[in-house]
Amino acid sequence: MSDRQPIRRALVSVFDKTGLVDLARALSEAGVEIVSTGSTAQTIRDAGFAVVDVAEVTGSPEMLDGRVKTLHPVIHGGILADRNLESHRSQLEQHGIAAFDLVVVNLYPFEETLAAGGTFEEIIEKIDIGGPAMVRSAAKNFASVAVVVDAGDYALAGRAAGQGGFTRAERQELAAVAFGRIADYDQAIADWTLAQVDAPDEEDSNAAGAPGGDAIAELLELDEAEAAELGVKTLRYGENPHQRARLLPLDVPGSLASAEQLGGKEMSFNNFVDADAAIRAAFDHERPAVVVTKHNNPCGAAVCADGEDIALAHARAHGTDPVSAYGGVIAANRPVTLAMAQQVKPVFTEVIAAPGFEDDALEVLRTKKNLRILQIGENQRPGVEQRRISGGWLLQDADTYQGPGDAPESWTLAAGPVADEATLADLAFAWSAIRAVKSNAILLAKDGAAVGIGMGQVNRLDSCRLAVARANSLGEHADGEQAPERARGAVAASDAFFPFADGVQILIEAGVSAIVQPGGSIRDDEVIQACADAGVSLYLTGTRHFAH
Ligand code: 93A
Repeated sequence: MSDRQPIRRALVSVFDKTGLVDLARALSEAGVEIVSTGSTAQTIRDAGFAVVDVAEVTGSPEMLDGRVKTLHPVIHGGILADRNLESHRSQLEQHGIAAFDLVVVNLYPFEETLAAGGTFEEIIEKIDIGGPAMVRSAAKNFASVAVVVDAGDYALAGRAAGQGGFTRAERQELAAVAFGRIADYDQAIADWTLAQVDAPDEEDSNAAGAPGGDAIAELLELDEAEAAELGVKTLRYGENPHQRARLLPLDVPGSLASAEQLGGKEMSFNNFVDADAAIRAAFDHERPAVVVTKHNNPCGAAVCADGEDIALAHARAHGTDPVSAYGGVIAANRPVTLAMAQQVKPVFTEVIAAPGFEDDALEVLRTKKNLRILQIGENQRPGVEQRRISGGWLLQDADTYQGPGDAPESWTLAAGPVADEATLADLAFAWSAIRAVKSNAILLAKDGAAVGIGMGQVNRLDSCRLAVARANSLGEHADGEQAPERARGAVAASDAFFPFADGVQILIEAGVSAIVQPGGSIRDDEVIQACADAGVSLYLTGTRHFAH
């Protein structure tokens, strides 16, 4: 005996009407009674085929703007009744319900509406309830009912109607396809719904200039009381006076955003940005270190030996570029001593941040009423970095000196003599200092201090020129004592490989004694040759430290 289930009555409810008329024709020719929802019925009727309206079957009109059309026991009873069970058959009879043998549904286009950038309300209305309910009912009851959710299967259904119906195996396969479709559909709805949890409603997000909803951007829109309640601080203004600005501290003890301010004016947006850069840079060094930043770039960086007064590192860092240090932000990775405070006092400084201040140092610094004094934690290694781009966030592990090529012991000497201990120590310092310099970065160092930094240039050649020019022009600017050409005898670090030998040539001509760089250019040979010819030691790290 065939296990085909003859198709006598079909429930057809499709949003996408493609192929519907052909299906209706095939079903009609096979003598199938078609029951349909609103516009599906209309399309079939317009094409000249007989169709019964769902509302006529249920005796109940469409309700709630179409939200309730087929959600009715007469419909679901007709789909869910197991024809093999006497009790089900008799109950259908008792309630005057006619069974369906075929259910053809395609759902409200939720995914398409989302992709097309529909409004919140439009997307919500495209969450189909009745459609998936019918599909699930029919799929569950594949023993008796065939379910079609894919327009690609309409022809199959039309043919089956004329040939005694689908086999049980075919109905089961169709059911599996149907459950799969519902699972995908519901997952898309779940993902979207979750994404809305923190999103402001559409009107508000438009006001914030953040299409698609953006909870962070919305923080700018809060009034003072709401902001305070969330722990959001209002800053005087942003990068420029016409920009609004706020700070959302994440409650990380010891971090910049949660730092204790021990003196000075209110922190500004730019103060936070520069202090962040300075703190990170200072904590890139194991030894006591001081970094001075301006505009997110170090303009001074130096270390001293463990046990030495941090004032020594500060004096050296200030000496990197005393001109640029004016109005700078200073960070130290050790507590500030009285000697350091006395050195800082005469220099106009926006912010000083350190993991501690000796009492008398604090007293000296507090005499500068505008100097913002920040007490931060002793551990400032950042974990994850985030950067805002249009419509999203970029996340990455923070760059740290843990790469396999960062330890001097792992470097390869590619040219020139083995560096002596002092030179190697300067190379190690330069390599640790360069991470904080915006690419393309070239840093010249001598005696544990940067002496010339070329940063933020769009080619490495200009960064080399800038580093050398800064190193050698100090004498023109410094008050009093004339500095010698500081590039001569210095070491150089490059944050990424030299694509050509020209940049290296500039460093060689300026008199650097040793260079450390990642290597890896297709012209490494030319770079190595230039150093070998000049007797300059060239070390390759194999690790790059771009900072964009
Ligand atoms: O609004 S619903 O969630 N409630 C229902 O009762 C219902 N019944 C069918 N969506 C419902 N449908 C859906 O209507 C179907 O899944 C199909 O996508 C659409 C067909 O409606 P019409 O024939 O009026 O175009």
